[in-house]
Amino acid sequence: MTAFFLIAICVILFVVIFQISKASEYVSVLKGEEASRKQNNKINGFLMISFLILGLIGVWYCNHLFYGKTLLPQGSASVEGESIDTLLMVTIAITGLAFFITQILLFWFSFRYQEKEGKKAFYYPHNNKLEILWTTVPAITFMILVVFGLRLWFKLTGEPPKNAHVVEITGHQFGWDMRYPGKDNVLGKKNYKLYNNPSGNTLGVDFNDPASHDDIRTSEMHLPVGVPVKLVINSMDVIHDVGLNHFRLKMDAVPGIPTTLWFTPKYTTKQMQKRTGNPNFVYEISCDQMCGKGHFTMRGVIVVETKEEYKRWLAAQKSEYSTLMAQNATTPTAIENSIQVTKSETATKAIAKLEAKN
Ligand SMILES: [Cu+2]
Repeated sequence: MTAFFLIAICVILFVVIFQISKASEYVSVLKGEEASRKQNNKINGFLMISFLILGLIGVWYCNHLFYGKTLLPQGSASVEGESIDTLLMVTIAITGLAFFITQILLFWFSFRYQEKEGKKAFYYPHNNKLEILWTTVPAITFMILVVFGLRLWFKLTGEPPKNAHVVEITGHQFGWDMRYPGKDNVLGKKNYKLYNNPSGNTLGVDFNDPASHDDIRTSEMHLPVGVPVKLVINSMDVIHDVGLNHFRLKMDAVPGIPTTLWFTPKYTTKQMQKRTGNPNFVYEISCDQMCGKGHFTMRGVIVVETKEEYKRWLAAQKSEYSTLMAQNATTPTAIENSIQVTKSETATKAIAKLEAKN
């Protein structure tokens, strides 16, 4: 029924617009073509300058209304994000300046130089120097911006500083899982055949790799303030995207191709709560790729804390291996399943080792 009404309204609107245009055509015939064109010219000139003035007021008003609601006034919560903010501001300043100059000229000229009695338009079809100028100046400007952007991109996706620690983040439909490398500082290997293993080893960790035995799995990301962190980003199913808006970063999570990104958190969550005046503030991870019907539920939380708090939290976490081992005691297939799927030669050895430990 609603669809019928919508179609009916569209048809009626079309008929009304058609009739108005017909009527104005008859009026112009009655008045005479020439007089009608001149009057239309005046109206259009007035509309052009009104659009410019109202448009500029609208731009200013929207900025006034919404700027406070963006994350810009908070400032970047990562050291590297400050460079991104600077780059963004320089880009907005340059493109904004070009926008205002061209738009003001476009609408002002349309108003100022409208057809008038006794005035003849100056015919000026081409100027090579002008063409070269307005092609090369934007080209060089954008090239400089791209070079600065690329330098930052290569820095943040390249090798992190030596004191950086590693956290793995894996996206799935619909949520995030973190993995910390444990005391050995090495993340255990993974095997895609083990993903979503019913045993509970859903991250697909290959427990044949001894480096995996102290790895910690959590659903919340904890980071120490002032220490660079390298994120190793994975996806179990479709393309997700780790969106870290407060830190001014984002990176796709692609199945089968781990991506990396590093940054240094600048403020703890508590400091940010004070800075923003919001006692409920938390750093968020958003999925920045439309990854399915539950996309909107992919909100992750990052807790940035002092080094001491972080150490205490990490020490309180149990390794995934030991958690699954505990399950294994009640349901014997838990870890065996995940190991068997790898079908590696060392699998039987690993099971024997597990049984011995049990
Ligand atoms: Cu997603």
